[in-house]
Amino acid sequence: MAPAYKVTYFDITALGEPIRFLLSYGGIEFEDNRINKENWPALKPSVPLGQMPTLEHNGKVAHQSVAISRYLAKQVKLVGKDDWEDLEIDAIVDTFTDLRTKIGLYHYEQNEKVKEEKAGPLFNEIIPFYMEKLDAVAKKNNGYLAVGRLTWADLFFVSMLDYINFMAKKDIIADSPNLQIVKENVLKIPNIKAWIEKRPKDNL
Ligand SMILES: N[C@@H](CCC(=O)N[C@@H](CS)C(=O)NCC(=O)O)C(=O)O
Repeated sequence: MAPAYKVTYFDITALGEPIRFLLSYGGIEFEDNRINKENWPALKPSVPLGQMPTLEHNGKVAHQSVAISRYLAKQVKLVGKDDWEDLEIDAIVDTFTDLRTKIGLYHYEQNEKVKEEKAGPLFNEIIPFYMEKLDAVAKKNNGYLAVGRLTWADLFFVSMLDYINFMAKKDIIADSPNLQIVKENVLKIPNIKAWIEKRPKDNL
């Protein structure tokens, strides 16, 4: 029987990886449908909002990586114990998304002169600012990003780190000991370890 879930995304980690991490964490089988850049234009019109990742389940198609991740986090019990805890988890995911967007704006900048202008503020102010704040949060939460225990915020952050580091061309958590503990805490989970061992390499 075909798996109940199908994840469709480019053949890279990036925004598809939190979804793959959460399904793997929960031991939920899924079809890992990877789209070549060359095949994407033909598929785009048939996809909600014309963007990936998408998650298919029971004949329905969902889009938006954060919304899908939040849905899966409920399925695999990586959410808060009440609305306030969920708010704390969401705030971390949104903060990380803010940072990812800023690094993405730099990485995808086509104009070399503008890119150079963006580099100073990004590497000297923006990334250090976020890393200092997030490291303090991880320290307060004993090696997790929210509510003092493992939640989907940790999987969301760690699953996307490789791609963020690729875009920044540096290890953004190199000077953040508590964020390194968050990373270790996620990567030592047996189902996550198994997924990383078997997943395809990014086709960048
Ligand atoms: N907010 C959306 C952003 C989705 C997005 O930007 N997807 C990109 C890949 S990372 C995409 O589909 N690009 C191809 C296109 O727009 O044609 C999410 O988090 O899912």
